[in-house]
Amino acid sequence: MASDNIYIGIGSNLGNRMENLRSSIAHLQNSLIDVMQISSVYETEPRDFCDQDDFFNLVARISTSMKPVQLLNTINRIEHALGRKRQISSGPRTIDIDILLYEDQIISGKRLTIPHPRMHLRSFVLVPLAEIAPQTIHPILRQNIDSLLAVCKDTGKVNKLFEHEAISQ
Ligand code: PH2
Ligand code: MG
Ligand code: MG
Repeated sequence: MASDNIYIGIGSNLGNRMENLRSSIAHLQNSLIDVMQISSVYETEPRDFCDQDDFFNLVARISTSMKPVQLLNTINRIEHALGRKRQISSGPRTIDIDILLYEDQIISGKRLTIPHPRMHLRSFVLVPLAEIAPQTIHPILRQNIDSLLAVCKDTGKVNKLFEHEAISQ
């Protein structure tokens, strides 16, 4: 049975950022994943490792019958196919796809932590996520995305670039 309420965050700050987002979505759709909803695309200030170019970020809701670790393997394959090379941790990348929420599952494994452990601290995640899932509850913090955004202290710039329709064309 497919799970319909899986949220992923996608970011790029190397090369043609818009094209990288587009092809990551095309790759997901060719990998037994249905992309159900896509947020607007935002240009965002880098966090954590700040001496790098601005990112383009978006959030998508996907549906798949893959279990979380299988989904992670598929995502890692797509990141590689799109030229992702692991260099500096949190540094520049052509594409980064992170699983934010997988239904209301809580997973704490070696390779995978769900919900994403920093999602509630990042405006580049919460702003696009609030656009498509404002009422979705964070299964650990037990608050919805709108509430998490309201108390998020991240002041990193998050500017809407393209309305959500634009990316799927
Ligand atoms: N990803 C990071 C580190 N910093 N900053 C922004 N604005 N957007 C990102 O996607 C991002 C980041 C590590 O994955
Ligand atoms: Mg990331
Ligand atoms: Mg990642």
